[in-house]
Amino acid sequence: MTDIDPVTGGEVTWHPSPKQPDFTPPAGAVDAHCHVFGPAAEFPFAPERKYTPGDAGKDKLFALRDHLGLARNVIVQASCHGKDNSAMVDALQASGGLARGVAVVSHDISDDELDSMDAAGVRGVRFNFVKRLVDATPRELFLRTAERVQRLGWHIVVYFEAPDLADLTPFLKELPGIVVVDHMGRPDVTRPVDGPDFGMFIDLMATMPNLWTKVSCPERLTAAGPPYDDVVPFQKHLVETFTDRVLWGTDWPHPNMKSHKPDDGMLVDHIARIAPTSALQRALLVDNPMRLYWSEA
Ligand code: 0GY
Repeated sequence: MTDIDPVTGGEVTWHPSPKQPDFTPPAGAVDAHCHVFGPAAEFPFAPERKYTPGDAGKDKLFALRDHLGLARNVIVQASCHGKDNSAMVDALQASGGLARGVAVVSHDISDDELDSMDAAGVRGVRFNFVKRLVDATPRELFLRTAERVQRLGWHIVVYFEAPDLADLTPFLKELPGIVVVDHMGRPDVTRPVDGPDFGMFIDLMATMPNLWTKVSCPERLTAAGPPYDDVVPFQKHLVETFTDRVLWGTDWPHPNMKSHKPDDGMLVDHIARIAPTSALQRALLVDNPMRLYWSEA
């Protein structure tokens, strides 16, 4: 049965009591993909949103970070907040330097606004191509935004689904700087890991040295359900092949999840299956995200 937040009227998509992980992340591990929702009374959701979540603010996120044995967060602006980044920025400012952010902005945002987000800890902008989440933005406007944030050293995060990869490839190749693909480009994990579909993404990673990816969201990509055995080969292949260009995140509070409420402790345990050595774990959880988000630290 769907769990409804009585305050926002939105769906509560996160597990109420995640397990204590059996896997101990290396010291300084970063959850490089998570979100904050509201609280709506302080930070209202966007009128143009495609879903309404329950309140899941910064205090809950930071408590989860500590519970899971993680040290830092990268908070990605979720579509339910549109281009109003204030809940995310507020969380960065409250984090004591332990969180960085990825914003969603309009191509005509002022330089002053970009500067103040940079000062708060924003290090990238997200371009969302998932049609069920956002109305389409012309690619030339995304390119303009991408060029504008280069002076700040920010990177680009792109979110799309595997059937759109072929069409998006020329655009991805035009983007300046580091480009991070959310959730491995959302492969269909019922297809072979060494087949042509995932092969297209692997080939792009191989030909674009500036392309990174998040080996995140087994809970979203799985067809088999927990413990997400069917997603492991996809994640592991990327971690082992592109070790210095992969990131990991919980995706808490799991926007829009319908099938189940993922146990975030189980998601942490899953890391040992996709990054089986301590060297791979350190690259995935510490070295890579620190290089991308805390290079000045
Ligand atoms: C994710 C996944 C989703 C939602 C968003 O911005 C968002 O609303 O990213 C999704 O529904 O697939 O990356 O957290």
